[in-house]
Amino acid sequence: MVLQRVIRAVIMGPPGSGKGTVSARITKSFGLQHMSSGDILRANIKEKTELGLLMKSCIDQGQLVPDDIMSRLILNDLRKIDNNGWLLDGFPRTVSQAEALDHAYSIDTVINLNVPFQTIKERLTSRWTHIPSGRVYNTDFNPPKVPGLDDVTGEPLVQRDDDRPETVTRRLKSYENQTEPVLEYYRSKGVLETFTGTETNKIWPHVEAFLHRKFSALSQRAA
Ligand code: G5P
Ligand code: MG
Repeated sequence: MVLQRVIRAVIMGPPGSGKGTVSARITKSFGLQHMSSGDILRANIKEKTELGLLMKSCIDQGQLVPDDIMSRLILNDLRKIDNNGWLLDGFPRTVSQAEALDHAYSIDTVINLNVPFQTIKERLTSRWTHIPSGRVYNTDFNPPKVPGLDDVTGEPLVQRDDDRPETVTRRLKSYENQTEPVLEYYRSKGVLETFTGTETNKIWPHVEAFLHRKFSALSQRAA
């Protein structure tokens, strides 16, 4: 699909709800540039940057990185891709971050993946990640072609340090306390679209159909 206008979207949902998985499909079908705050943080940890070293223990314990650091990091990266359509995954995660984003850009749509917590806990224990690209696999749902190796690069897959069951519980708590209010923030602005389910393959056709409608409406308005 050829976009007539720059589209700015956000994907939200609890940890493990499938934001990364659905984002990869959106990128493929709609050409939006995917920016994941978690992937950016993990790349910093892997490269042992000052930020990565500083934030590692916070992330490993399932706590959120401070708002000012996070907002500066993401807004700075967004400036570099200003002229392209983008999809933000994992940011904003607090109302303060949503307000910082609002000051810089107006958001066209927010896709909210509403997946039960019990489903999430089961998924995260069998997740394997290729840290450099952010590609995710699951030993049941989408296993790599060769166990333990990334399909594209052949490099090793790892389990995220924050996918330990007790850390997942803490991440879900922080989602309830700090991120759920962001849903209300976007609902009141009329841009929130919620998709409920326990399987990504059943949720995806609805997300895809919604985005087709949304993109053609926005393109017509821009024409
Ligand atoms: P992240 O990296 O943003 P989370 O916790 O929001 O992390 P996460 O864990 O990356 O989200 P996801 O992207 O929503 O989950 O889900 P996914 O990876 O696509 O899918 C999860 C697993 O389920 C995968 O193995 C996938 O293959 C599988 N799966 C998908 N669909 C199905 C299905 O239908 N069936 C089955 N069986 N499996 C399926 O943030 C990490 C940390 O960084 C910091 C925080 O410390 C955070 O905890 N951080 C921030 N801190 C402050 N502010 C911010 N804005 C921050 N952003 C990140
Ligand atoms: Mg993710």
